[in-house]
Amino acid sequence: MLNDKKVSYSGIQPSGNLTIGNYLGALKNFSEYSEKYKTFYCVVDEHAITVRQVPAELRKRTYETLALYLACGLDPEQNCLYVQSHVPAHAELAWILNCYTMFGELSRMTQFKDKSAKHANNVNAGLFTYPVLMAADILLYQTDVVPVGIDQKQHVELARDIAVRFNGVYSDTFTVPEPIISKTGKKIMSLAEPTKKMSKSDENANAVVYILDDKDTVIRKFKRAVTDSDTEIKYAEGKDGINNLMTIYSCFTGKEFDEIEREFAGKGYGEFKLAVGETCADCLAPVREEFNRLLKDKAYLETVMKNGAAEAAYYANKTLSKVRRKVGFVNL
Ligand code: AQP
Repeated sequence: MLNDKKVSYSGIQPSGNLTIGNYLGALKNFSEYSEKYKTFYCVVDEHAITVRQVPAELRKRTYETLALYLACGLDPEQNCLYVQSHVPAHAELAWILNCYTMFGELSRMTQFKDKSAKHANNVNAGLFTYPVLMAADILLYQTDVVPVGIDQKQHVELARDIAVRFNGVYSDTFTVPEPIISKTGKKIMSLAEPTKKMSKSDENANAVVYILDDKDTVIRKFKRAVTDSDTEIKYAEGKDGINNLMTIYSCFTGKEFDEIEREFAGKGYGEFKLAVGETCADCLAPVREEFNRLLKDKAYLETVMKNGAAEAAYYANKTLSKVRRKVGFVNL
């Protein structure tokens, strides 16, 4: 709780162009919390460097990710929007929490296992301790809820464990956060390999629909989406490709699966894929338009970053100074 309001916190890495997975699993849902909660939405650039980035690209994507937050309707007057590396308390708390996190716990994180397999030549300590930095992000703001896709659930659960452990040793310090996972958009799958999560860092651009893809590109990608040899548009086991397309269509239209099955009864996969592509492109068109407008105004984006960082630092430093005192550091 902050100022009598519950707190919602989440972040997205500027580690690539944002996908409809990031959008449906996280970003689209952020604004739902703006009225009832005190909200913090961060561009987590420190997380992004756990995988090698081209510096100029990282800088560019940091602006772009913030512009996308705004283009998706997050008003900076109502939501604290900021960049992680602008608030040093994140890195400082992460170090402290490292000392309250077990090696075994981090070894069990599935994202670490996946990413270390994918980046076998750069299995750095940051990749391993990524969930501790994420715990620091969340716990600094006395967060109650963390809206995320299902892939991040394990990390939020670890943040809970760390909070409970620290509170147990030193008395109540951190609010224990809850992950909030959206019902349908929690895991959007790759269009090329529908048993694999859609990821912004996927090397196959046809596997991924980016929020900023133009209409023709979106439709082309959906037309090429991998499905199966069946013909029925039905949500069923073994039909991963169709299940994924139905999920995406459901997220954009609000329709339930049985309604979608009735809508496309007797119709072919081609017609369905076209409908999903057109719906997705049309829903994203206003976001793209607003993004293009905002990106031209770098000064405005920097003002949002500065104001957001100042506000975030105010709350973060309150928690950090409490933590410093509890663990026994001398505060001058
Ligand atoms: N495919 C997805 N379906 C639903 N939600 C997703 N998220 C990511 N992919 C999907 C959610 O988006 C938020 C931000 O994710 P992130 O940038 O912190 O990192 P990530 O989960 O590792 O996302 P990516 O796209 O897979 O990034 P890379 O390729 O850099 O690793 C989170 O809430 C996440 O759950």
